[in-house]
Amino acid sequence: MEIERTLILLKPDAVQRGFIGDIISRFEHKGLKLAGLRMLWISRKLAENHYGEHAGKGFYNGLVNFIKSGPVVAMIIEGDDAIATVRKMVGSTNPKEAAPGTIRYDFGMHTGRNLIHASDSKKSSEKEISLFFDIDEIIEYDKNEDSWIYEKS
Ligand code: IDP
Ligand code: MG
Repeated sequence: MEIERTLILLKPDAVQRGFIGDIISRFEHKGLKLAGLRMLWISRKLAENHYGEHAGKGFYNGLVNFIKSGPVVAMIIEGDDAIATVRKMVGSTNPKEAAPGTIRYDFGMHTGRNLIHASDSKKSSEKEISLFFDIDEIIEYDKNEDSWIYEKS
């Protein structure tokens, strides 16, 4: 078992369309644990830091403007193999190509309005968590249900 943390953003479309609760519920129901949660309005500087790998691409300006067009919800999700597990739950970048049952397929229609960001690797999760959360905002706690989710090995 490898407990990991990953950074999720509920993008402005998810907030405006009222899906904050539905999306958080999916992670809770899966057995993943919230380890950080905040709502914020992303600055241009933070947007450019977060999406730096895409600078120069055709969709970059639209992406930066979109992510700062309304408040977002940032969260840290923790659990066994959390990075890959959450990416699977999120689905492909293009909601039309995402598998039914994923967040992007179930709630979205268009790549530029795909509702949610999730870190794609251990390296990016570390960078992205540190962009959005101070150390003392990462919450460590035990949940009584853990033994009902994981078999101790
Ligand atoms: P990901 O969010 O699935 O990791 P990335 O390729 O890292 O996808 O792209 C980051 C974000 O940029 C996407 O979630 C989407 O919002 C946006 N994006 C990516 N490709 C396109 C595109 O071709 N047109 C418009 N927006 C795009
Ligand atoms: Mg990405």
